[in-house]
Amino acid sequence: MKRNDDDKNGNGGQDGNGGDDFEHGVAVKNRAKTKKPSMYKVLMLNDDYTPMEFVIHVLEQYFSKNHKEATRIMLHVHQKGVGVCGIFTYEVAETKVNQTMDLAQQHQHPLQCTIEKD
Ligand code: TYC
Repeated sequence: MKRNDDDKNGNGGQDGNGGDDFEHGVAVKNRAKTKKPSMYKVLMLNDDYTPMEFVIHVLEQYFSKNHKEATRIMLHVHQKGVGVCGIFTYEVAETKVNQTMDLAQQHQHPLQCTIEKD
């Protein structure tokens, strides 16, 4: 959000001090550091053997999709060969890929997913 550079406390002048905007306290530097983290796509790959219902279950369980959205993504992957499950920071993306691959392996399905920089 943009704000006036003179408003060093970032409160938009809404201090409720009567409107004089004279304040005592610690001077703070106007916004420094804080970089947005790089984001990563989790891609799901099609194969001929993993059951459609299993892929839908994974998308619901690990990618927080509702049933309709999970079905849409699964069908997209089934038809196009690859699709995006979601976009996350690296560690979150890695965790979701590991959860997906672990469950697939437990059920002996060849389902694959990968991480790609956004
Ligand atoms: N192609 C699979 C089938 O016909 C379904 C499937 C969809 C598999 C998406 C993997 O990522 C996938 N049973």
